[in-house]
Amino acid sequence: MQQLATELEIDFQSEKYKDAYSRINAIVIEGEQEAYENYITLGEMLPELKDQLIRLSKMESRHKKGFEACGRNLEVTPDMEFAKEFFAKLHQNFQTAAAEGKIVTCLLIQSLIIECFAIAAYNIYIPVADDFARKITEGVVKDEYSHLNFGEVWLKENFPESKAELEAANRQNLPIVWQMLNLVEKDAQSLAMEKEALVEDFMIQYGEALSNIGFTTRDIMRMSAYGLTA
Ligand code: Y39
Ligand code: FE
Ligand code: FE
Ligand code: FE
Repeated sequence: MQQLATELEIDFQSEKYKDAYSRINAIVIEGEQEAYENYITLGEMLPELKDQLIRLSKMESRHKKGFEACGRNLEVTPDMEFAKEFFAKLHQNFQTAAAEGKIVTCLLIQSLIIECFAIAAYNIYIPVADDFARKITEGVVKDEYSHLNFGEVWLKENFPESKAELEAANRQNLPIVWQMLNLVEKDAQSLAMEKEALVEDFMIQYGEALSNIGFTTRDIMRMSAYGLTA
């Protein structure tokens, strides 16, 4: 298959590429680690679904190992401190919601927002990735769709009683996604990933998820507008 990466003549060994990769790779590794922890927490909050959630958490730890291998393959050391900072706000909001037993907010943060962010990032990355990372990322993104689906199914089944909390959690957390995208825009560009493409893919996934759960087009428009100015 003719890859865009070849066409664009991306130099995966250039200092500029590797410097940007040290942060993007770290974000992905940290994100997978936090996703692993979040699904374990969700398994404790939803005991009747614990086995399924433990399975999802194990997938996340496999993803983390895969992306660590991608960094090693390019001889890049991931900047984990940067990555922890990058996720700090969403991490804090998830922890607070979990401590308060707010399952709906936890599911919105991990299974909708973070999964849609991952799906967008991986979809945009695949055509411009090196061969090694592309194969790994193609396997991972399939799993992420199944994680998003988990959240959609639960929230759809519990929609009437979850609606108000979903709207509040969206209002609180969607602006953070735009802040995160702004933080990473330059580095993503160095990897030939366009911010506009990331935003577009994210909004398509997220809007579709909200629709599958039961929100109307009007609701989705209103909810999507939060944070566009972040
Ligand atoms: O569910 C998951 O596996 C998600 C944790 C992983 C998040 C990955 C976040 C990727 C953002 C990268 C931004 C690059 C432009
Ligand atoms: Fe993952
Ligand atoms: Fe996931
Ligand atoms: Fe741009």
